[in-house]
Amino acid sequence: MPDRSPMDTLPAFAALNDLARHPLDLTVPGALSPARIRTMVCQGGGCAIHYATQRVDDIVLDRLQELADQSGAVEQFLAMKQGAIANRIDGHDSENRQVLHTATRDLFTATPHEPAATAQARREVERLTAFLADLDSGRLAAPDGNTFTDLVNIGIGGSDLGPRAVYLALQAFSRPGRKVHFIANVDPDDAAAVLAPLDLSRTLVNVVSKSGSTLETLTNEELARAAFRAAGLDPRQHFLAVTGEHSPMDNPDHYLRAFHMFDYIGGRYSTTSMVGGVMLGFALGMENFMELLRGAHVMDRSAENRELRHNPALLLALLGIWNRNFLGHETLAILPYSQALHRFTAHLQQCDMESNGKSITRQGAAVGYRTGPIVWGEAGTNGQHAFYQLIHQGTTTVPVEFIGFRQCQYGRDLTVQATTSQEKLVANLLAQSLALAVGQPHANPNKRFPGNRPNTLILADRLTPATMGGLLALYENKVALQGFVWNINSFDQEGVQLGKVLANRLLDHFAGRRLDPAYDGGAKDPMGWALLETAGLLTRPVTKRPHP
Ligand code: G6Q
Repeated sequence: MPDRSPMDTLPAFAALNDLARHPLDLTVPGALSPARIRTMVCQGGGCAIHYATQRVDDIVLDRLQELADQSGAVEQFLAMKQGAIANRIDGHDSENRQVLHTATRDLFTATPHEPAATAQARREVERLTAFLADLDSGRLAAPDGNTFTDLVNIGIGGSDLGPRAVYLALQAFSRPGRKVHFIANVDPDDAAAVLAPLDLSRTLVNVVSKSGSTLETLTNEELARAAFRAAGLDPRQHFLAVTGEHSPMDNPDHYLRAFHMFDYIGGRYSTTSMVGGVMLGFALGMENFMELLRGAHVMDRSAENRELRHNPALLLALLGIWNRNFLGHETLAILPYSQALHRFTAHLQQCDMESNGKSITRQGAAVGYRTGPIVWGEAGTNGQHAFYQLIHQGTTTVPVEFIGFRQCQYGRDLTVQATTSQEKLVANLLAQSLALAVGQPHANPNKRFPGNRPNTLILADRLTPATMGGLLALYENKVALQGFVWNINSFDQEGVQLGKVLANRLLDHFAGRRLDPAYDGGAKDPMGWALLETAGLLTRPVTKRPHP
């Protein structure tokens, strides 16, 4: 990887700190001029990023450009795409892996000497195409000869959030007669509620786990297999697997078909691999899955531009850093004005917070500045009737990224009181952006809006598979570029290990207790509180387990 230095040692850092003492005041009459709104737009990958409502001017943007240049953010992004070991902490035990999720969508320019990762992605895409063609033609059918109509996706975290968000976003493009359901939580009620109404004889189950060892997923797979057996069905004729090569789940004998994802693809970056592909291919058809990949690929290419005014991901990354490190804002709300994107923020929470919720540099030293913000959000306009009070008048300034579309997905809209629903949605989106930025003076303090609440509008024509691919890649690339500027490792997730280790230790004690002849079935201590001390959970643990 190119040179990496802590952000606060870069010359532009001090300059930006100075500028942040007097950020642009958007509430001054005329500050948000039509010319500003017209020029502060960055196009790329099918999206337009409107950032006139951020507290930046050309001088700040120039310094942010310098910060990006001095950190070598785009060079690091290019090195990542070309196979550098970007997932590592120097001099310490770490994952030490390449980061090649972009290779899963780098399929659109065939070259004679294709990189290994792209060739592997292409092979899996071809295997999936063949499998889906067999389903379509009826060569592969349920044991009673019927077609498969439903698919239950079992996976958690990166093997659930992105794929689920994209499925929900693109239901308008679903193949008729095909539905997908999701089980993630180890809560037995999640599996029970999903499985109960299904005709299992016409259902496929797609078990997704890169490690092939995740407690929740393996447990839910067993619950699902038991349900199939109880219905007199052979799980081997219904169950699919997506897993890492050589993982404990990588056993084709247990599955109707098994697909691979690879070490160099992190869970939260895996939607465009077979992790999302098998389920999305079933639901939307292969052409739409390829459109998703194409949209992501176009956005990936746009992230290679060194100029932030012409690179949507770099622009979002640097505006985020301005708000986080220089204006001191703790959180980021992502508010899509699209019902179809109602789980997208949940995916982005993981993508951003698991990637950039870090406090050491890639050299293992404590970082001397803030890293990833708290990301949250909800679909608009629903959110307007819930938490917007705080973002307009609360004591915390919440930067916002709005996402909106000019057209609806289904094309079934109605003009009521001279406007369509889509126009109402877009009008609300634009109004919120302006109200947050400009505010409103008022003699009555309760009706005063302070303004200067920074926000960005991400606009596209319509939420299609290609646009969805673009949005996915936009955020993945934004997060990676921020990590490069902050000099942190955005690709590991050590912070989720400790809780898992302690839960496993407690489960060992639950299991041991069950074998004790004097065990009362948990009558006296159903939650296992008494075991916390026995299991050694009340003192700082020293156990170290390798990451799956
Ligand atoms: C994502 C994380 C994590 C992971 C899940 C599921 O980047 O690594 O959310 O995706 O823990 O892991 P498996 O796919 O291995 O079951």
